[in-house]
Amino acid sequence: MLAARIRGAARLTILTGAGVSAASGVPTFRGPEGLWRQFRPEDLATPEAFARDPRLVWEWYAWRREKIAACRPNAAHDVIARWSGVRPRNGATQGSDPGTERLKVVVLTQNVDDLHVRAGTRNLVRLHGSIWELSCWNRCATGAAWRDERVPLPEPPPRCPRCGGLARPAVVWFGESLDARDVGAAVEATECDVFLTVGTSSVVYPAAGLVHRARERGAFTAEVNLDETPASSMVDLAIHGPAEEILPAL
Ligand code: BV8
Repeated sequence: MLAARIRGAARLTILTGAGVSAASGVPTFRGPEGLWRQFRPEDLATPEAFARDPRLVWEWYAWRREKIAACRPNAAHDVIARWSGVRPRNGATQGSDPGTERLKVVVLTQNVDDLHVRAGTRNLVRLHGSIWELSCWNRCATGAAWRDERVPLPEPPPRCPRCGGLARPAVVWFGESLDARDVGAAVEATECDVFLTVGTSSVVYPAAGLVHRARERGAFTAEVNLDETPASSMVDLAIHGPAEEILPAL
C-alpha cells in the first residue's frame, strides 16, 4: 500500500531520525543503549552546558565522532539516497527504479552523523546541523561553520581558527533555534503527496511537528519505526519494524 502510494506520488518528503542510523552502529538517543542513557540531554546538548563545561561537552562529541567515523551508511540510507534521485551506489543507471523516475524527493534529517551525505543523498536538509562541522562559540564570523573530520580533534577543546576562541560543534542544541532557511525548506516540503517519517521518536520539535503539518496539507502520512511513537496514532499508516529491512522491501 505504501509502495503504491510512493509510486503514484509526484512529491515525497522523508523525515529521518537516529533510528535510520541504528543499523550502522550509531547509538540512538532514547533507545535502550541510547546516548542519553549515560548522560541527560540538559546536561550536554545545550548552550548552558557548554558555557559551564566546554571540555565535558567536547568529550561527549569527540566520543560520538569517533564512534560515527567507524560507521557506514546502511541499506535504509541507500534506499533513501536512491529515491532522492542519485545514481545508486551499486552503479546501476539513474532512474533504474521506474517508480522513482518522476518522483521529487526532499529528505529532512534530525541526525548529525552525515551518513545521508555519505550515502549520496540529494535535496537533503540537515535540520540539526552536523557533528563534523564546527563553529565559533563567540560567533566571530557570523557563526559560519567549517568542516573538520579529524579523529581525534587536535587539542580538546578545539579553537576557532579565526579568533582563537572556543570552537563548538555546529549542531542545534536544545533551546537553540534551527536555521530559518532549513525550517523554511522543511515547511515547504510538507506540501507533498507522501510524508514518511523513518526512525524517529517524534518527540523533538519543531521536527516532530512536520508530520502534522503535512497531514493538514493533505499528504498521505506514514511512519516506519521500531517502536510506537506519539505520531503512530495520527499517521495514515504506521509500520513497526527495522528501517534497514522495511525500506529495501518498499
Ligand atoms: C527550538 C542535535 C526554538 C545535537 C538535537 C514545542 C513543543 C515542545 C518542546 C519544544 C517545542 N519547541 C521547542 C521545544 C524544546 C525542544 C524540544 O523539542 N524538546 C523536546 C525534548 C520536548 N526543542 C528545541 O529546543 C529545538 N529548538 O525549537 O528553537 C526555541 C528556542 C528557545 C526556546 C523554545 C523554542 C531544538 C531541537 C534540536 C535539539 N538537538 N540534537 C546532537 O545531536 O547532539 S535533538 C536530538 O534528538 C537529535 O538530533 C535527534 O535526532 C533528535 C530526535 O531524536 P530521534 O532522532 O528521534 O532519536 P531517538 O533515539 O529519540 O529515537 C530513535 C527512534 O528510532 C526510536 O523511536 C526507535 O524506536 C527507532 N529505531 C531504533 N532503531 C531503529 C528504529 N527505527 C527503525 N529502524 C531501526 N533499526
